Amino acid sequence: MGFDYDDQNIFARILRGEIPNDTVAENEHALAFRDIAPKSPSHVLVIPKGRYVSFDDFAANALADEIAGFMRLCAEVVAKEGVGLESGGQGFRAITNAGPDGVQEVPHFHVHIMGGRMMGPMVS
Ligand code: D5M
Repeated sequence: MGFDYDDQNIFARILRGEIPNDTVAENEHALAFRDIAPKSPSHVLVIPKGRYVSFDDFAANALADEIAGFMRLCAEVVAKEGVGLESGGQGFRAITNAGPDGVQEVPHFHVHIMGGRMMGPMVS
């Protein structure tokens, strides 16, 4: 796992406890915390605890337990933030940016879960 993974990236440092974070939820395989520059009333980042650079790295190389743990934590965030359709919420957007064309800033795989407002067109 982790092709060209940079151990000094900011999310690796958060996982090591070197930088504080506003944790929303956590399990064995993943951590969810509030984005430092929120673009919506609810803006949470979910990251795996393993060393994965991007969506394609995670999707290709993570173990089934890691993928399940990650996805279940996403579900927990959606429920906790009150945006999930299953519990009568108004919905949300879950996105991941990968590489230069995806304008990925932090090279540790993460999903943005954004809600609390109408998100507008997907591409800008
Ligand atoms: O976006 C990376 C996201 O990570 C961006 O929305 C800001 C956020 N960020 C950067 N540093 C921190 C810290 N320290 N805490 C919380 N959130 C942070 P992307 O373009 O998808 O790579």
